[in-house]
Amino acid sequence: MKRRIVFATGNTDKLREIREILGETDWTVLSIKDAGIRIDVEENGSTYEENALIKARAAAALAQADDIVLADDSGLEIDYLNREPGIYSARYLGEDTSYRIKNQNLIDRLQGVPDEKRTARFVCAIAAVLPGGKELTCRGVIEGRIGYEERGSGGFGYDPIFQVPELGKSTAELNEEEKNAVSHRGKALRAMREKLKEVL
Ligand code: ITT
Repeated sequence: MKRRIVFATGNTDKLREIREILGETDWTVLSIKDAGIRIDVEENGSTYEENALIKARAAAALAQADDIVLADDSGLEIDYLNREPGIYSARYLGEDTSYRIKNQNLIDRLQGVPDEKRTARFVCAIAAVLPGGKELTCRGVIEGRIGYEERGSGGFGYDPIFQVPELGKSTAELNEEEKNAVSHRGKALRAMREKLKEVL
């Protein structure tokens, strides 16, 4: 029987990307919802890794003994804004505020700021809790710049304002495969996939 990976996220956009990246493995990827698990944790860590571990541990406590439990904590760091919104990216301006508004607000806060000072990065930490309790974390980063307007309709969240200079496109202008090939989440998950192959 295929080994189960239970992914501790309530974000369906993340899950879509995760399934695509872990698609060709021997593991079946389930969301916590698919696995019948509900968690309600306070993400009160001070790093992406700590928050990812908080989510993974909470789900692992309710998962089957032989499940591999993973979680993702990620965010956008804008250098000019002292790396805001960072680990507070989902909560920035309120969890239920639309990304139209959040993105426009960030563009407004960078009004008059020249290209070279608009540097930013997406960061993703993936945490794993393995059967037996061993814990692993991996981090992936993509460097870019904040654009002057929203561009593209792919991806989610802050993608329309995140420009990748080498590609001349925002991450919302990439298709899923193209985004996963260069993204913070793609890099972190591929690193985790390799670590898991080594230890399992
Ligand atoms: P879970 O905790 O349930 O996984 P969440 O959306 O609350 O879902 P995070 O706390 O990790 O997840 O917040 C990550 C936020 O960072 C996310 O909601 C987006 O605003 C932003 N973000 C992360 N990855 C992104 C990406 O690939 N493209 C655009 N925005 C991204």
